[in-house]
Amino acid sequence: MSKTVTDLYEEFGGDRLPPGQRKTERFPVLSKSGTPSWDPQSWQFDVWGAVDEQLQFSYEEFKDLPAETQIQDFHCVTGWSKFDCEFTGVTFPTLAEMAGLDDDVVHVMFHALDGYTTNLSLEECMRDEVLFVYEYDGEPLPSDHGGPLRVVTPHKYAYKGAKWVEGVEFLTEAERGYWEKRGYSNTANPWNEERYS
Ligand SMILES: Nc1nc2c(c(=O)[nH]1)N[C@H]1C(S)=C(S)[C@@H](COP(=O)(O)O)O[C@H]1N2
Ligand SMILES: [Mo]
Repeated sequence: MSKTVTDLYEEFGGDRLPPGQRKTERFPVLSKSGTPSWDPQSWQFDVWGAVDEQLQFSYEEFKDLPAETQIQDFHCVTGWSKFDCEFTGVTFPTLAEMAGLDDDVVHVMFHALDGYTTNLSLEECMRDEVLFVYEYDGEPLPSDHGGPLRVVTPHKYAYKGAKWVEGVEFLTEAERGYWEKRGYSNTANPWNEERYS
């Protein structure tokens, strides 16, 4: 059973298609530096920072966590949107609950295999639509789209969703990730066209 969350835009007002975006049927690939390779045997996902318990998962262990399938829209800051993507994975709140957050956590940094990082406030992460995704359309997530594991953030431009994510760090102060240091918006709300900072 999948859960359709494409009505999420209603929370931000306006139309399902954010201003300045055009709909595409394709699913383009956008990466700063190509697709990194990964070894299924040694791949490990880490949760660290201001938490009660640091967590580590192998790929198999991660796939054993409680998961859900959602139908989501995907908005790239360069101007294309893809509607109705079927993603399966673990919600951000599920992982946060497992780790147990310190009271002073306010921010989150996602770390990826290609050296990419991206940040969001804790509040913006603590929604069930923020998913750690390992299946797309019922198949293992293609490596170009971030397999084995990526984050999706349907309430934000897609650069907030790290492909090839290998860890999440809980922070007591805000920090900026790869694109956020290079002029893209820190907040990235598509319905406000928060593209640049
Ligand atoms: N690790 C990593 N994650 C990344 C990127 C990247 O270069 N490296 N690019 C971001 C950008 S700008 C976008 S639009 C989406 C693109 O996802 P897609 O290639 O699956 O369409 O991934 C985001 N996550
Ligand atoms: Mo992007």
